[in-house]
Order: sequence, then C-alpha cells, then structure tokens
Amino acid sequence: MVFDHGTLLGGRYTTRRESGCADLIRLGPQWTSVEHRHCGSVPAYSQCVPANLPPDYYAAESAFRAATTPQARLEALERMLAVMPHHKGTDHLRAELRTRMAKVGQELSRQHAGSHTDLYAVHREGAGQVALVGLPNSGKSSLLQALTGASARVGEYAFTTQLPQPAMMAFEDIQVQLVDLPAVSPGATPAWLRGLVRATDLLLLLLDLDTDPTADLESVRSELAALHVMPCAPKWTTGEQKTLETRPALVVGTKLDLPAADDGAELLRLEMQEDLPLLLTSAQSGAGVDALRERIVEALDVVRVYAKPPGRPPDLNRPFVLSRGATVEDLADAVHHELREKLLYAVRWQAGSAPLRVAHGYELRDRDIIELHAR
Ligand SMILES: Nc1nc2c(ncn2[C@@H]2O[C@H](COP(=O)(O)OP(=O)(O)OP(=O)(O)O)[C@@H](O)[C@H]2O)c(=O)[nH]1
Ligand SMILES: [Mg+2]
Repeated sequence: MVFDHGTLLGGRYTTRRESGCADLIRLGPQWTSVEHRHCGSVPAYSQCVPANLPPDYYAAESAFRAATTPQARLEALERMLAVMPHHKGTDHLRAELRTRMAKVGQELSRQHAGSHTDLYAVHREGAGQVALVGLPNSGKSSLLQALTGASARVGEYAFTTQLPQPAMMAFEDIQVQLVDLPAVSPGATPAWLRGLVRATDLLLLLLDLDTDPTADLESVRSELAALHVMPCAPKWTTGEQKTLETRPALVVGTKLDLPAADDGAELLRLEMQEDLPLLLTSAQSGAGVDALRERIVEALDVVRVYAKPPGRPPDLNRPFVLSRGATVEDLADAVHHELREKLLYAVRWQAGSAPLRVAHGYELRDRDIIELHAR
C-alpha cells in the first residue's frame, strides 16, 4: 500500500493507493494522475483523506518553490514540517517532506564539500563545548531549551534537527556551549558529525526513558563507534586510558515525567552497571535539569579564576575558566598572550587572610583571585 498527496477539487488531499507496484512518483501542482515508475500504469485510489493543512503550510510551500538556495529550501521544508498538523492524513506527506529534506541536506553537503566548516563547524565559545547525541526524538532539542533557555526546533516527528545548533548554558558564573545535533540512527547518521563529536569536550548521550533506553544506548554506542568515538566516564579519560577516540560522556535519561520512565531508568541502571554516569531528566517538568547543569560543569573539570590588576579590585563578574591543573602562567597567557613572557610575580588574594605571593607554576584552584605583576 502506498500513499501520496496532491490537490483535488481545490482542496489538499492525501490519497492511498493499493497496488502491488511499490513506487508512486509524480506529483503535479494539480492532481491528475500518478504513474508507476516500473509499469507505467495509472493506479487505482481506494480512499481520500483530507490533510487539512493550515495557511502557514502553504506560505512555507510557496517559500520552498521560490527558494533559490539549498539552505533556503531546507528552512522552508523545516517550516512546512513544523506547522503540519499531526493526523493520519498527513503521515505520508510528512514522510515525503523528510525524504526531500534528506536530499536537500545531501545537496548542501556536496555544495560545501570543500568548506564544511561554514555549515557544520561550530565556533567554540565559553568554558567548554558539550554535544548532545541521541536517536531521533530522544529529546535533544527540548533538553537544550531547558538547559539554556534558547529556542530550538522541537517536533514529534523524527529528524527535526538537521544542522548543529549551539546555545550557551550558564552555571553560576560559568558559560558552557551546548550543541544540539541531528539524530544519530542506523543508516542515517550524518558523516560530518564525526569531526564535531571527536573534538568536543563532553558528550551527552540522550536516551528516551519512555521507550527502550537500553537498546537505544546500544544503538547510540554503535553509531558513535562507526564515527570512531568511544564514550567513557569523564574521570577515565585522564591518564593512561585516554586515547584519541575516547570522549568523556554522561548518559542522560529524558522524559522522566512519562509513565514508563521509572521502569526504563531502572533497566538502564542495571544494564549500564555504572560504566558511565547516569542522570535522569525531564525537559517538560524541569526535573533533574539543575543537577545536570552542575554535572556538566563538574565533568568539564575546569577551574574559574578571577584576575586582579595591581591596585584595583578583581572583576568578579568575568572569571577566566581554565582546565584543572592550569598554572599562574596559563592564567597570564589567557589574560593576554604577551603577559606570560612579561610576568614578574603573582599574588593570591583570599578573603580573611593576608595576600600570598605564589610561584609561576602555582596550580590554580577554583575561585582563586590572582593579582598578576608584569614588567
Ligand atoms: N513528555 C515529555 N516529552 C518530551 C520531553 N522532551 C521532549 N519531549 C517530546 O519528544 C519529542 C521529540 O523532542 P525533540 O526535542 O524534538 O527531540 P530531538 O531528539 O531533538 O529530535 P530530532 O531532532 O528529531 O532528533 C517532542 O514531541 C517533544 O515534545 C520531556 O521531557 N517530556
Ligand atoms: Mg532536535
């Protein structure tokens, strides 16, 4: 059985064909006939289901027809999907649009073959970069919204997100860059994801607790393996076990508000046996979202340090965020690249105690206030 859609008697319809021939192909502006690609015969229609598309859909469709670049076509298709009502009459129109989106995506990839950086690279900002990875509909975009307050396209349909979407997450006075990504999925994981997930500081592996999170975790792991990425608990990635392919990761159960989520979480806990940290969240109720922000920053393993110019108070609103283990010299470098060379000495200020002179190699601690003296 094959579905298609068209315009009939001035109304928008989805029509169903029952036939042994698998391919329905031609769609005209007016519904006249549809040909079989293989046998060329005109099929019989057994049912017409009105799609009842809203005016916004037709506006987006006009924009799609008028679009002159793949990027504009992709945006129009996303808009068409976003405003399309969800019912049986639109199921196959939705599938058709997704197929078109995939084709436009391929077109974009080809167009940007020499300059992938433009479209798919994300300029790093803040204390670290965190990539959200998961199967279609696992709740990546919704969680990005809940963690950052940024708006992201959320949809009940799969593959809503097509391009990387960065947004900044604030935790206390630390800003972290989160990147919402297109879904990974067997046979449909975009190859360009590899560069991004291998270079990112932390992966969040999102699993819908209301479905089968243990099976989903396996799928996500195997898609990452195909991209040559192995998720590891953040603490394991230091020292000897660190390899080029390991990336620190947290597993994040999503949709905790749904009825089957508790069972899903329990199964996941048993299955994972704590090889990766597990956090449970709901973007809808906000449960677990604050705790996740804290765990993300903890996993990034950074320290924040306030620089104090001699004779002036420190800027306590703008910390320098450095990797744990960073020294006074690294701080000087972060303040200004010439300062490392010109650094004479540094003083650590602490509330309630006298300022203390520290060595160039002093290992910075979280919330240190450091006064740098230069030549
Ligand atoms: N009940 C509930 N539904 C959620 C939650 N988070 C997301 N959803 C729903 O799950 C569906 C998918 O959400 P998205 O955030 O678009 O998922 P995604 O992983 O970004 O999807 P793709 O971009 O298609 O891969 C939408 O219908 C959301 O409303 C949640 O915490 N609770
Ligand atoms: Mg999404």
